[in-house]
Amino acid sequence: MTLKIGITCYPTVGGSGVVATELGKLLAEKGHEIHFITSSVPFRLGKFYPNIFFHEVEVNHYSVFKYPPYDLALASKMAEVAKREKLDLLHVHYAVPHAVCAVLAKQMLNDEMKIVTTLHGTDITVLGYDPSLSEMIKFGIEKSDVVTSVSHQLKADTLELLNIDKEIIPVHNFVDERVYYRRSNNAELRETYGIDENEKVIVHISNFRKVKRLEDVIKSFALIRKELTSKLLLIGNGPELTTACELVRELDIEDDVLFLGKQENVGELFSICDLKLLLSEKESFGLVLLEAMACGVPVIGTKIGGIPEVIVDGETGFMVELGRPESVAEKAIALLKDEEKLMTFRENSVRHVKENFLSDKIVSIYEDIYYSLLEDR
Ligand code: GMT
Repeated sequence: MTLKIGITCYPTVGGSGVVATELGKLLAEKGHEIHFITSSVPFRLGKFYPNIFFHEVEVNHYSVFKYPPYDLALASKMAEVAKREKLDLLHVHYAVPHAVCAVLAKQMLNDEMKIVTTLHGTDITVLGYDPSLSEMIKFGIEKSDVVTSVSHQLKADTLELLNIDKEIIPVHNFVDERVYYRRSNNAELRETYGIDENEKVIVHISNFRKVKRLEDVIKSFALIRKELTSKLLLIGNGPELTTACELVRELDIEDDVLFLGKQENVGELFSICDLKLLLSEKESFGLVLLEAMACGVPVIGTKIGGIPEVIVDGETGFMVELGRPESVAEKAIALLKDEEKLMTFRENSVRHVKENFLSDKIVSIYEDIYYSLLEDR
Protein backbone atom coordinates (compact mmCIF):
# COMPACT_ATOMS: atom_id res chain seq x y z
CA MET A 1 0.00 0.00 0.00
CA THR A 2 1.41 3.39 -0.91
CA LEU A 3 0.92 6.35 1.38
CA LYS A 4 0.35 10.08 1.12
CA ILE A 5 2.89 11.73 3.38
CA GLY A 6 3.38 15.39 4.28
CA ILE A 7 6.93 16.39 5.22
CA THR A 8 7.94 19.57 7.02
CA CYS A 9 11.57 20.47 7.66
CA TYR A 10 13.93 23.42 7.55
CA PRO A 11 14.46 23.55 3.80
CA THR A 12 17.78 25.37 3.91
CA VAL A 13 21.23 23.83 4.27
CA GLY A 14 21.60 21.55 7.32
CA GLY A 15 21.63 17.88 8.19
CA SER A 16 17.98 17.74 9.22
CA GLY A 17 16.88 19.31 5.92
CA VAL A 18 19.09 16.85 4.03
CA VAL A 19 17.70 13.82 5.87
CA ALA A 20 14.07 14.97 5.47
CA THR A 21 14.46 15.74 1.78
CA GLU A 22 16.40 12.59 0.92
CA LEU A 23 13.82 10.56 2.83
CA GLY A 24 11.04 12.22 0.83
CA LYS A 25 12.82 11.52 -2.46
CA LEU A 26 13.46 7.88 -1.61
CA LEU A 27 9.88 7.33 -0.40
CA ALA A 28 8.66 8.86 -3.66
CA GLU A 29 10.89 6.43 -5.60
CA LYS A 30 9.10 3.63 -3.75
CA GLY A 31 5.75 4.93 -5.01
CA HIS A 32 4.54 7.02 -2.06
CA GLU A 33 3.09 10.47 -2.71
CA ILE A 34 5.14 13.12 -0.93
CA HIS A 35 4.02 16.64 -0.07
CA PHE A 36 6.70 19.00 1.22
CA ILE A 37 5.10 21.76 3.30
CA THR A 38 7.95 24.22 3.84
CA SER A 39 8.89 27.89 3.61
CA SER A 40 10.86 27.33 0.38
CA VAL A 41 11.79 24.47 -1.94
CA PRO A 42 14.11 22.12 0.00
CA PHE A 43 17.62 22.72 -1.33
CA ARG A 44 18.29 19.05 -2.06
CA LEU A 45 15.13 18.57 -4.11
CA GLY A 46 16.93 19.80 -7.20
CA LYS A 47 14.78 18.43 -9.99
CA PHE A 48 11.23 17.47 -10.87
CA TYR A 49 9.83 14.22 -9.46
CA PRO A 50 6.42 12.97 -10.60
CA ASN A 51 5.04 12.14 -7.15
CA ILE A 52 6.63 14.92 -5.10
CA PHE A 53 4.67 18.11 -4.49
CA PHE A 54 5.73 21.35 -2.87
CA HIS A 55 3.42 23.58 -0.86
CA GLU A 56 4.95 26.89 0.08
CA VAL A 57 4.14 28.39 3.46
CA GLU A 58 3.51 32.06 2.87
CA VAL A 59 3.34 34.59 5.67
CA ASN A 60 1.34 37.76 5.20
CA HIS A 61 2.88 40.89 6.68
CA TYR A 62 -0.13 42.63 8.21
CA SER A 63 0.74 45.82 10.03
CA VAL A 64 -1.17 44.65 13.14
CA PHE A 65 1.47 41.99 13.69
CA LYS A 66 4.78 43.08 15.20
CA TYR A 67 6.17 39.67 14.15
CA PRO A 68 4.81 37.83 11.08
CA PRO A 69 3.07 34.67 12.43
CA TYR A 70 5.03 31.98 10.54
CA ASP A 71 4.03 29.17 12.91
CA LEU A 72 0.33 29.85 12.46
CA ALA A 73 0.73 30.07 8.70
CA LEU A 74 2.54 26.71 8.75
CA ALA A 75 -0.13 25.03 10.91
CA SER A 76 -2.86 26.36 8.70
CA LYS A 77 -1.04 25.18 5.53
CA MET A 78 -0.50 21.75 7.07
CA ALA A 79 -4.22 21.41 7.82
CA GLU A 80 -5.21 22.70 4.39
CA VAL A 81 -2.88 20.34 2.50
CA ALA A 82 -3.68 17.35 4.70
CA LYS A 83 -7.41 17.82 4.13
CA ARG A 84 -7.26 18.52 0.41
CA GLU A 85 -4.68 15.85 -0.45
CA LYS A 86 -6.05 13.33 2.08
CA LEU A 87 -2.66 12.83 3.70
CA ASP A 88 -2.18 9.70 5.78
CA LEU A 89 0.34 11.37 8.02
CA LEU A 90 2.64 14.31 8.56
CA HIS A 91 6.32 13.60 9.22
CA VAL A 92 7.87 16.67 10.80
CA HIS A 93 11.54 17.25 11.48
CA TYR A 94 12.22 19.24 14.68
CA ALA A 95 9.91 19.53 17.65
CA VAL A 96 9.76 23.31 17.53
CA PRO A 97 8.06 24.75 15.79
CA HIS A 98 7.20 21.89 13.42
CA ALA A 99 5.74 19.29 15.81
CA VAL A 100 3.82 21.97 17.69
CA CYS A 101 2.38 23.32 14.40
CA ALA A 102 1.45 19.76 13.40
CA VAL A 103 -0.43 19.29 16.68
CA LEU A 104 -2.40 22.46 15.97
CA ALA A 105 -3.12 21.29 12.41
CA LYS A 106 -4.28 17.92 13.74
CA GLN A 107 -6.72 19.65 16.08
CA MET A 108 -8.04 21.68 13.16
CA LEU A 109 -8.70 18.35 11.42
CA ASN A 110 -10.58 16.88 14.39
CA ASP A 111 -7.67 14.56 15.15
CA GLU A 112 -7.93 12.83 11.80
CA MET A 113 -4.23 12.81 10.97
CA LYS A 114 -1.17 11.13 12.43
CA ILE A 115 2.05 12.92 13.36
CA VAL A 116 5.55 11.45 13.23
CA THR A 117 8.20 13.73 14.72
CA THR A 118 11.93 13.25 14.21
CA LEU A 119 14.30 14.91 16.66
CA HIS A 120 17.60 15.97 15.11
CA GLY A 121 19.40 17.53 18.02
CA THR A 122 19.39 21.27 18.28
CA ASP A 123 15.77 21.35 19.46
CA ILE A 124 16.85 19.27 22.44
CA THR A 125 20.53 19.93 23.04
CA VAL A 126 20.28 23.72 22.64
CA LEU A 127 16.64 24.83 22.80
CA GLY A 128 15.76 22.23 25.42
CA TYR A 129 17.79 24.25 27.95
CA ASP A 130 15.76 27.40 27.25
CA PRO A 131 13.03 27.53 29.90
CA SER A 132 10.86 29.66 27.63
CA LEU A 133 10.78 26.81 25.09
CA SER A 134 11.27 23.55 26.96
CA GLU A 135 7.60 23.09 27.94
CA MET A 136 6.61 23.73 24.34
CA ILE A 137 9.13 21.16 23.06
CA LYS A 138 7.81 18.67 25.59
CA PHE A 139 4.26 19.35 24.44
CA GLY A 140 5.18 18.81 20.76
CA ILE A 141 6.86 15.52 21.61
CA GLU A 142 4.13 14.22 23.89
CA LYS A 143 1.35 15.03 21.46
CA SER A 144 3.10 13.41 18.47
CA ASP A 145 1.85 9.92 17.62
CA VAL A 146 5.38 8.61 17.07
CA VAL A 147 8.69 10.23 17.94
CA THR A 148 12.02 9.18 16.49
CA SER A 149 15.51 10.44 17.31
CA VAL A 150 18.57 10.24 15.08
CA SER A 151 20.65 8.51 17.78
CA HIS A 152 20.29 6.54 20.99
CA GLN A 153 22.14 9.31 22.77
CA LEU A 154 19.67 11.94 21.57
CA LYS A 155 16.85 9.76 22.88
CA ALA A 156 18.54 9.54 26.28
CA ASP A 157 19.24 13.29 26.34
CA THR A 158 15.62 14.07 25.43
CA LEU A 159 14.12 11.84 28.10
CA GLU A 160 16.46 13.17 30.74
CA LEU A 161 16.41 16.85 29.88
CA LEU A 162 12.66 17.14 29.38
CA ASN A 163 11.81 14.62 32.05
CA ILE A 164 9.24 12.88 29.88
CA ASP A 165 7.96 9.37 29.66
CA LYS A 166 7.39 8.95 25.94
CA GLU A 167 8.52 6.14 23.68
CA ILE A 168 11.22 7.46 21.35
CA ILE A 169 12.48 5.23 18.55
CA PRO A 170 16.11 5.80 17.52
CA VAL A 171 16.48 5.77 13.73
CA HIS A 172 19.96 6.63 12.49
CA ASN A 173 20.76 8.96 9.60
CA PHE A 174 21.49 7.35 6.24
CA VAL A 175 23.30 7.96 2.95
CA ASP A 176 22.39 7.28 -0.63
CA GLU A 177 25.21 5.16 -2.03
CA ARG A 178 24.39 6.34 -5.56
CA VAL A 179 25.54 9.82 -4.54
CA TYR A 180 28.20 9.08 -1.92
CA TYR A 181 30.90 6.79 -3.28
CA ARG A 182 34.59 7.22 -4.00
CA ARG A 183 35.38 8.44 -7.51
CA SER A 184 38.54 6.90 -8.89
CA ASN A 185 39.82 9.54 -11.27
CA ASN A 186 40.65 12.50 -9.06
CA ALA A 187 43.81 13.94 -10.59
CA GLU A 188 42.07 16.87 -12.24
CA LEU A 189 40.28 17.97 -9.08
CA ARG A 190 43.48 17.75 -7.04
CA GLU A 191 45.19 19.86 -9.66
CA THR A 192 42.38 22.44 -9.57
CA TYR A 193 43.11 22.99 -5.90
CA GLY A 194 46.90 22.88 -6.32
CA ILE A 195 47.29 19.69 -4.29
CA ASP A 196 50.49 17.77 -5.04
CA GLU A 197 50.48 14.03 -5.56
CA ASN A 198 52.37 13.37 -2.33
CA GLU A 199 50.16 15.58 -0.15
CA LYS A 200 47.55 14.23 2.26
CA VAL A 201 44.16 15.94 2.30
CA ILE A 202 42.20 16.55 5.48
CA VAL A 203 38.66 17.86 5.32
CA HIS A 204 36.06 19.47 7.57
CA ILE A 205 32.52 20.26 6.46
CA SER A 206 29.96 22.09 8.55
CA ASN A 207 27.84 25.18 8.93
CA PHE A 208 30.74 26.82 10.84
CA ARG A 209 28.70 27.29 14.00
CA LYS A 210 30.51 27.67 17.31
CA VAL A 211 29.53 24.13 18.39
CA LYS A 212 31.58 22.74 15.49
CA ARG A 213 34.82 23.98 17.14
CA LEU A 214 36.55 25.02 13.95
CA GLU A 215 39.46 26.31 16.03
CA ASP A 216 40.21 22.73 17.15
CA VAL A 217 40.14 21.54 13.53
CA ILE A 218 42.59 24.26 12.48
CA LYS A 219 44.90 23.76 15.49
CA SER A 220 44.93 20.00 14.87
CA PHE A 221 45.82 20.57 11.23
CA ALA A 222 48.63 22.98 12.15
CA LEU A 223 50.18 20.16 14.23
CA ILE A 224 49.65 17.53 11.50
CA ARG A 225 51.20 19.82 8.90
CA LYS A 226 54.42 20.04 10.92
CA GLU A 227 54.91 16.31 10.31
CA LEU A 228 53.27 15.72 6.95
CA THR A 229 52.90 17.72 3.76
CA SER A 230 49.17 18.18 3.70
CA LYS A 231 46.25 20.46 2.89
CA LEU A 232 43.12 21.26 4.89
CA LEU A 233 39.86 21.76 3.00
CA LEU A 234 37.30 23.77 4.96
CA ILE A 235 33.94 23.39 3.28
CA GLY A 236 30.93 25.42 4.37
CA ASN A 237 30.07 28.83 5.63
CA GLY A 238 28.72 30.35 8.82
CA PRO A 239 29.25 32.62 11.80
CA GLU A 240 32.75 31.36 12.69
CA LEU A 241 34.26 31.95 9.24
CA THR A 242 36.01 35.21 10.10
CA THR A 243 37.47 33.84 13.34
CA ALA A 244 38.67 30.76 11.46
CA CYS A 245 40.38 32.88 8.78
CA GLU A 246 42.12 34.92 11.51
CA LEU A 247 43.39 31.79 13.26
CA VAL A 248 44.74 30.40 9.99
CA ARG A 249 46.60 33.68 9.45
CA GLU A 250 47.90 33.74 13.03
CA LEU A 251 49.23 30.20 12.72
CA ASP A 252 50.82 31.11 9.40
CA ILE A 253 49.30 28.17 7.53
CA GLU A 254 47.39 30.14 4.89
CA ASP A 255 49.08 28.39 1.96
CA ASP A 256 47.81 25.01 3.08
CA VAL A 257 44.24 25.82 4.18
CA LEU A 258 41.62 26.13 1.46
CA PHE A 259 38.30 27.75 2.30
CA LEU A 260 35.97 26.34 -0.36
CA GLY A 261 32.66 27.83 0.81
CA LYS A 262 29.41 25.90 0.44
CA GLN A 263 29.72 23.07 -2.05
CA GLU A 264 27.14 20.89 -3.77
CA ASN A 265 29.16 17.92 -5.02
CA VAL A 266 30.71 16.78 -1.78
CA GLY A 267 30.99 13.18 -3.01
CA GLU A 268 33.56 14.34 -5.54
CA LEU A 269 35.42 16.44 -2.99
CA PHE A 270 35.52 13.59 -0.45
CA SER A 271 37.06 11.45 -3.18
CA ILE A 272 40.29 13.47 -3.00
CA CYS A 273 40.41 13.34 0.82
CA ASP A 274 42.30 11.08 3.20
CA LEU A 275 40.80 12.03 6.55
CA LYS A 276 37.80 13.91 7.90
CA LEU A 277 37.68 15.79 11.21
CA LEU A 278 34.49 16.48 13.17
CA LEU A 279 35.47 17.89 16.55
CA SER A 280 32.11 19.30 17.66
CA GLU A 281 31.04 19.86 21.24
CA LYS A 282 27.44 18.93 20.39
CA GLU A 283 26.47 16.50 17.63
CA SER A 284 23.43 14.31 17.86
CA PHE A 285 24.59 12.12 14.97
CA GLY A 286 27.02 13.71 12.49
CA LEU A 287 25.62 13.00 9.05
CA VAL A 288 28.81 14.28 7.41
CA LEU A 289 30.72 11.43 9.04
CA LEU A 290 28.58 8.96 7.12
CA GLU A 291 28.97 10.88 3.88
CA ALA A 292 32.76 10.86 4.30
CA MET A 293 32.98 7.18 5.25
CA ALA A 294 30.75 6.18 2.33
CA CYS A 295 33.38 7.84 0.10
CA GLY A 296 36.18 5.88 1.76
CA VAL A 297 37.33 8.67 4.05
CA PRO A 298 38.12 7.61 7.65
CA VAL A 299 37.10 10.06 10.35
CA ILE A 300 38.27 11.44 13.66
CA GLY A 301 35.46 12.71 15.87
CA THR A 302 34.87 13.80 19.41
CA LYS A 303 33.49 11.32 21.91
CA ILE A 304 30.22 13.21 22.35
CA GLY A 305 26.52 12.91 21.44
CA GLY A 306 25.79 10.39 18.71
CA ILE A 307 29.30 10.33 17.22
CA PRO A 308 30.26 7.08 19.03
CA GLU A 309 27.29 5.42 17.28
CA VAL A 310 28.85 6.24 13.91
CA ILE A 311 32.61 5.75 14.27
CA VAL A 312 34.12 2.36 15.09
CA ASP A 313 37.13 3.47 17.13
CA GLY A 314 40.35 2.01 15.71
CA GLU A 315 38.61 0.61 12.60
CA THR A 316 36.84 3.35 10.65
CA GLY A 317 38.60 6.19 12.42
CA PHE A 318 39.21 7.39 15.94
CA MET A 319 37.41 9.09 18.76
CA VAL A 320 39.05 11.76 20.90
CA GLU A 321 38.14 13.78 23.96
CA LEU A 322 36.68 17.21 23.31
CA GLY A 323 39.18 20.07 22.93
CA ARG A 324 42.33 17.96 22.44
CA PRO A 325 44.01 18.97 19.15
CA GLU A 326 47.28 17.23 20.21
CA SER A 327 45.46 13.96 20.53
CA VAL A 328 43.74 14.45 17.14
CA ALA A 329 47.09 15.24 15.50
CA GLU A 330 48.83 12.25 17.05
CA LYS A 331 46.20 9.82 15.76
CA ALA A 332 45.97 11.52 12.38
CA ILE A 333 49.73 11.49 11.80
CA ALA A 334 50.05 7.81 12.73
CA LEU A 335 47.23 6.88 10.34
CA LEU A 336 48.25 9.09 7.44
CA LYS A 337 51.88 7.92 7.57
CA ASP A 338 50.87 4.26 7.37
CA GLU A 339 49.53 3.63 3.82
CA GLU A 340 48.50 0.08 4.56
CA LYS A 341 46.55 1.03 7.67
CA LEU A 342 44.96 3.96 5.87
CA MET A 343 43.77 1.63 3.09
CA THR A 344 42.29 -0.77 5.66
CA PHE A 345 40.48 2.10 7.42
CA ARG A 346 39.17 3.26 4.03
CA GLU A 347 37.74 -0.17 3.26
CA ASN A 348 36.37 -0.58 6.79
CA SER A 349 34.60 2.78 6.51
CA VAL A 350 32.86 1.92 3.25
CA ARG A 351 31.86 -1.50 4.58
CA HIS A 352 30.58 -0.10 7.88
CA VAL A 353 28.30 2.32 6.04
CA LYS A 354 27.09 -0.39 3.66
CA GLU A 355 26.25 -2.71 6.53
CA ASN A 356 24.55 -0.21 8.79
CA PHE A 357 23.55 3.09 7.24
CA LEU A 358 22.38 2.57 3.68
CA SER A 359 19.25 4.41 2.63
CA ASP A 360 17.32 1.22 1.76
CA LYS A 361 17.56 -0.09 5.29
CA ILE A 362 16.72 3.16 7.08
CA VAL A 363 13.93 4.19 4.71
CA SER A 364 12.30 0.78 5.30
CA ILE A 365 12.45 1.41 9.05
CA TYR A 366 10.54 4.68 8.57
CA GLU A 367 8.03 2.91 6.30
CA ASP A 368 7.45 0.25 8.97
CA ILE A 369 6.85 3.00 11.52
CA TYR A 370 4.27 4.62 9.23
CA TYR A 371 2.48 1.33 8.52
CA SER A 372 2.26 0.28 12.16
CA LEU A 373 0.95 3.71 13.08
CA LEU A 374 -1.80 3.50 10.48
CA GLU A 375 -2.62 -0.17 11.13
CA ASP A 376 -5.55 0.42 13.45
CA ARG A 377 -7.32 3.04 11.33
O1 GMT B 1 24.71 20.29 12.66
C1 GMT B 1 24.02 21.27 12.47
O2 GMT B 1 24.31 22.37 12.93
C2 GMT B 1 22.78 21.15 11.62
C3 GMT B 1 21.75 20.31 12.31
C4 GMT B 1 20.39 20.47 11.66
O3 GMT B 1 19.50 20.79 12.42
O4 GMT B 1 20.22 20.31 10.47
O5 GMT B 1 22.16 18.93 12.26
C5 GMT B 1 21.55 18.08 13.18
O6 GMT B 1 20.81 17.09 12.46
C6 GMT B 1 21.63 16.22 11.65
C7 GMT B 1 20.69 15.27 10.91
O7 GMT B 1 19.99 14.45 11.77
C8 GMT B 1 22.63 15.47 12.53
O8 GMT B 1 23.41 14.60 11.73
C9 GMT B 1 23.53 16.49 13.25
O9 GMT B 1 24.41 15.81 14.11
C10 GMT B 1 22.66 17.45 14.04
N1 GMT B 1 23.50 18.52 14.59
C11 GMT B 1 23.72 18.69 15.90
O10 GMT B 1 23.28 17.93 16.75
C12 GMT B 1 24.57 19.84 16.28
